[in-house]
Amino acid sequence: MGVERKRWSEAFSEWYNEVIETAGIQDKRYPVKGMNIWLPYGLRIMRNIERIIHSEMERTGHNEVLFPALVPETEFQKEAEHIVGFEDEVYWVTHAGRDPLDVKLVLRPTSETAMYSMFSLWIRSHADLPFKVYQIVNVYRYETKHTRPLIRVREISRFFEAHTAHDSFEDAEKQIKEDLEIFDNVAKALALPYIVSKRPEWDKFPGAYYSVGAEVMMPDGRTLQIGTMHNYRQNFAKAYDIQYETEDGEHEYVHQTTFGMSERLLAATIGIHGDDRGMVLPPEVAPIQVVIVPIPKKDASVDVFAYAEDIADELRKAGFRVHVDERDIRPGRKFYDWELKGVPLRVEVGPRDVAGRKAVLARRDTLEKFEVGRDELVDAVRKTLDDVQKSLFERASQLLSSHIKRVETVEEAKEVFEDRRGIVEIPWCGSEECGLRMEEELDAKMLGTPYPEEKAREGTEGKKCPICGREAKFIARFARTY
Ligand code: A5A
Ligand code: ZN
Repeated sequence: MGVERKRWSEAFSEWYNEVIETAGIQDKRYPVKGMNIWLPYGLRIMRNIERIIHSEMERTGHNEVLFPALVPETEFQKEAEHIVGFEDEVYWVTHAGRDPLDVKLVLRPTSETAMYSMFSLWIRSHADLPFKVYQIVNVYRYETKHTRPLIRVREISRFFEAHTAHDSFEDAEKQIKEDLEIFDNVAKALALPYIVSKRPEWDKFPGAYYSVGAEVMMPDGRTLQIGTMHNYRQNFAKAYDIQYETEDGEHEYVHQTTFGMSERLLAATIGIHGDDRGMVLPPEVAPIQVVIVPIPKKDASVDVFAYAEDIADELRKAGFRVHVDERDIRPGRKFYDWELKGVPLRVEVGPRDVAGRKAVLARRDTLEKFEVGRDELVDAVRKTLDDVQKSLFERASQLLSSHIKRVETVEEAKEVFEDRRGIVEIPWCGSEECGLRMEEELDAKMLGTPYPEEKAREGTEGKKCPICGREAKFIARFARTY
């Protein structure tokens, strides 16, 4: 009995939509396009992801805030590039009852324009810096690309955004480094390998000096951006007049950064670790890490339920999230349900296990089954869950690395996209004209250049830009994206 991943890999889009519903993540039937309902099981996984984010924020000295969802038009229109970037995507509140509002309100698409006039009141002196806050809220974007649950929604309902202010560009740069470290910890918990790219000028976040994005590889060879960090330099500080007094009594504009993530983290986790039976959740975020299935036999005198409860108690005391499935349905049905929901480890107990003081463990990722003595159970569970967490990461790393190909010509790049898609790395002179030409010829997006910057030039020596023939200055990455 092996792990089947045929439908998962060959009909990923259908597989994904189906699993979101059948595994109880979201209901997509809400009558507003791009806005879905979180179902209890999906929300429990998302809350576990949020818990990791909260603890990372605490670890790094960010304070949690909650801003209103509505932004006055006058505030929204202060930073020129930001308006241009978002004006086609915002929802407006224009009326209160029957009366038109004097000042129209924007439903936040992200919270720069909500936060920064307040920052200008709060930040007074160098002693207030660095200033680090974050919130997890819903934001609204009228997305025109194909909407998909968790991946591209019009109500991003779990939008994490960290906003920071600093006394220098260098300190803001340190913040971007810290964001990458935080991101790495979140990605590890989700067993997600990723690549980081510095976006090209034409694809920066509106108002940013530069943007960095973290991408994962989905099973169909398309990339998904699951995190971004932006250095704004003083762009927003000037627009919103965020100044501080230096030690010498001078007034200076702050340097700002932001860092954003969303329910796409869950989309990536579901998509990347799945198989034909459904989800496989990384133990670190699985709402149920161990499901115990008692398998009673009609004429057996031993109590499998009591034995199952006893095991559950001991596992809970050891700190695991455990569920005992006592439903009055066939064990096969139970296996099917919990496999679909991605519970990383199943413990089966029948009369023979009770008599022999043992249990059968079944790993969700490999579907391997093995017997463990009752007294070794807690240790075996701990070790197996660790193994699942690690091997999910390894399997996903395989998926990612096998989809990255370095080429030197546009023809080779085209072949990659005809074949199995993935990420193409190609030498590039750095000009916008050549970058856009490649995007067009490949019908793919430039993710950017490898980040940190030292990596952006690795392997370019002696190489030429395939469009203009000039010396290559960077490696550029292209992909079909979600
Ligand atoms: N203010 C900055 C942080 C910002 O808004 N950046 S962002 O536009 O890139 O969004 C941050 C993250 O939110 C993205 O990296 C992506 O993972 C997620 N995101 C963006 N649009 C989304 C959408 N329509 N649906 C789901 N997630 C989305
Ligand atoms: Zn060129």
